[in-house]
Amino acid sequence: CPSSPKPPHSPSEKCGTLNMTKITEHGKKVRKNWTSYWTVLQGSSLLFNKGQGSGTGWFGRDQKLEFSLDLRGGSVDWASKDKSSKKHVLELKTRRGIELLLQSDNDGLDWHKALTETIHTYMWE
Ligand code: I3S
Repeated sequence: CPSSPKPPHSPSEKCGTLNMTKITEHGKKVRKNWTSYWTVLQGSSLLFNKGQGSGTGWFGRDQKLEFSLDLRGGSVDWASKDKSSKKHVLELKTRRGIELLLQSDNDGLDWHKALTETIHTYMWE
């Protein structure tokens, strides 16, 4: 995330554009709704922002926070083929029973690593 004021240091900080859809909320299956978000991993939170233009920096000027997830106690892994026909899809589950799919235009390895590390880091909190 260049061209921005430096955020406080933490082992897990990353941002970029991700396609996201929830698949389960409060333990119930919900209809997919793939949407592109400027996504910011900050500490144990994953923030989904929407706005005009492509995101720049940690909180692009025109980006507005749509919602956030607490990653503590959650899990992340590559989604099985039956979850989506798309490539490079990650499945994220939160302690509160939200399940969502994340898909990036690249291979998603960087997000897989960052999210895995974050969940591990905050495992005992
Ligand atoms: O798992 P599904 O139901 O096949 O997911 C697809 C649908 O949500 C589809 O929307 P509608 O059924 O509301 O028209 C989406 O356009 C697709 O992107 C979904 O599948 P993928 O495989 O892209 O996650």
